[in-house]
Amino acid sequence: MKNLFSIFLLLGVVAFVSGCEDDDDNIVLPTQFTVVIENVSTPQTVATDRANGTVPLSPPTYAVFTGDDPMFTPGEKANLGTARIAEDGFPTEMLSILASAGNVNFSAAAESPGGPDNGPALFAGESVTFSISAVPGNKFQFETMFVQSNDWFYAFTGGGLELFNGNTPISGDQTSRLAVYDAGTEQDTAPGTGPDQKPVQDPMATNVGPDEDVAVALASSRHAFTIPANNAVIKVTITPQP
Ligand SMILES: [Ca+2]
Ligand SMILES: [Ca+2]
Repeated sequence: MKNLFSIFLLLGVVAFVSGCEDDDDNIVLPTQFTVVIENVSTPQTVATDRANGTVPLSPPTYAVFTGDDPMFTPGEKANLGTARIAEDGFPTEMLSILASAGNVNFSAAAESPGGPDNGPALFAGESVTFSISAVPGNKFQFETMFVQSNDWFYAFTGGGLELFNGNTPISGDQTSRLAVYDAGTEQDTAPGTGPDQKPVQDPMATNVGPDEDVAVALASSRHAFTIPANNAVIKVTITPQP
């Protein structure tokens, strides 16, 4: 009898820490979503010899959160985490920011081992798949470097992606919700050009190239460069698990 009681107590604790209550005080169990991020770029997506004109992407670094986007805000200066991802593709600083953010439920970097680099970056034709757990009210955001740039990254617009419409989980291709942002931390040359973009830097170097100090903005709003369409480079699909 005591053991049975302990089990009920344990189940109650598990439900308390992993669920939330709706307006009627019913426990709402989290929904598991499968997230797939694909690099769909092809040779000459960007007119350059570097990486054969494909657009490598850095390991997508993501958060499930409530309220304000913990990664970046368009119109405000980038934090160090966004600068490191956007200039060099490294997630460490952002992961540390997310780990200490009070409104972040879960955060990680999704690595794509193997491929042309034999490393974690997401090269043309590669994808990463991971699961996230969320309840209504939760949002999802990620950053991944547009590697043929000085300091550009893809992320969701609007402060992150709402994972539920009311209490209904979203499902399907979310690529149209993405944008490519200029982090505003390094001066820009056209995609695939100039001496300071990631493909021509020392791969492990950080903060290479002349600084700039302006707010995060849509790359297309700041530059007249030819920028590939989002769906020529990246595809993001989010599917709730039954
Ligand atoms: Ca820039
Ligand atoms: Ca650089």
